Amino acid sequence: MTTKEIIAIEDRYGAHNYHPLDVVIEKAKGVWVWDVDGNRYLDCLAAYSAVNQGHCHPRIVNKAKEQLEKVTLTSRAFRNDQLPFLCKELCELTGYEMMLPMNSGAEAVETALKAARKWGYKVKGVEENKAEIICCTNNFSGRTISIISFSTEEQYKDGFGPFTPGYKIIPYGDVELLEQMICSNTVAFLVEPIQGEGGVIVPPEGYLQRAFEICRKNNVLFIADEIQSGLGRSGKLFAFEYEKIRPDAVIIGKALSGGCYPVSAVLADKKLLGVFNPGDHGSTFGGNPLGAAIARESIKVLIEEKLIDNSFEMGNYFREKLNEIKSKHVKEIRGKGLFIGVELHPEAGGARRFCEALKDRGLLCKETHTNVIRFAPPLVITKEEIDWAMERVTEVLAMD
Ligand code: IF1
Repeated sequence: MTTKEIIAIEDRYGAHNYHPLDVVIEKAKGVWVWDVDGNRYLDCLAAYSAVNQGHCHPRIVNKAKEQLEKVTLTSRAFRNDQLPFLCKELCELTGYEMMLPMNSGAEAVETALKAARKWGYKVKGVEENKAEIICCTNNFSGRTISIISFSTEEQYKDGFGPFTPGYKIIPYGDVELLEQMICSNTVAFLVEPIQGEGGVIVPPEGYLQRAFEICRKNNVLFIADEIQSGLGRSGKLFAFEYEKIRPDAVIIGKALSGGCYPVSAVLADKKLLGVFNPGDHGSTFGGNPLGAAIARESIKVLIEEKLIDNSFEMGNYFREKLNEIKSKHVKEIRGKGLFIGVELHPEAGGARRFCEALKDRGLLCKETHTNVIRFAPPLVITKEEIDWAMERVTEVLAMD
């Protein structure tokens, strides 16, 4: 079947909750994907940073196959021989005392929000049902009703009310307002160290440090959503490491499983995760042995193949090459590591048409917030592959 025929089937039977590029991928390896017509593309989105290790990494695929033959799901009513080691290995890698495994990123964010509220009531002594969590404008932490309740993107909320109370919103990057917004009911500050969907927004130098100190001073939990910015994407294990802070909780997902299987987690110390008692929280698939085995191998690949260093070096090279392109359309190039956003002037007519033109030249990337082209390839990318991409980006940014 051709691309066109397959798209017609999806459009007929699938809900239209996305507006994807019309490329139908049937095979992927490393940074490359192939469509059903045999065309090859360089993937510069990496499934929103879920395939940092590269598509179908052989070590991760083989580990998945091996575990599939053993046991895939026990439920947490019983124990399995993979989860304990994922917990241990993640805690040893990150320096946190404990972790709670979930599946999607949103589920891990919900877990962190529940932990923060419970900590507020049981430890901080906030009055029952009065807990407040401070979030930032242009946040993106998932699509559940509680998470979109603090979204500032109208479309993500339209038609989904009533919303969960207990959130306050401040401008991203504004520590003065953070201090002003904190009150005796504030239990946590939830922040993306680099805002992904917000348009790859890197906060002002020292912002995270000052916000962290304000939270410490006010006995407010500092929670970092590193689901997209984490696990090497920014050129460090976590984007928060660009400043000298240690969040009270770090939320991870996406590349935790190398894009092979939904695995997410909350990392924190016992003072926070210790608020959960048996039966308080969970999920059918959370902590399953298949996901845990895949996640263990995905982390090993990230570390042993030095993908974090590659992200740092290749990210600098990628941005250096982008800065060499002279285009009337480019307003700003920003990012850290291989987490890159190219903001276009409004007069350029929106980033979508540039993404469509790049697709026609074999390069897949995604617009965000109308005027930003996001470049976030798998962290295995090489200089030669970046040069290949730059030829096409130069051509497309020269369009009228
Ligand atoms: C979509 C982008 C959107 C995330 C951060 C939590 C989650 C995400 C920082 C939730 C998920 C995905 C969701 C997907 C598109 C993509 C995305 F930012 F990555 F580009 F939407 F904003 N925290 N981001 O980025 O994780 O539940 O999806 O596993 O919903 O369209 P999830």
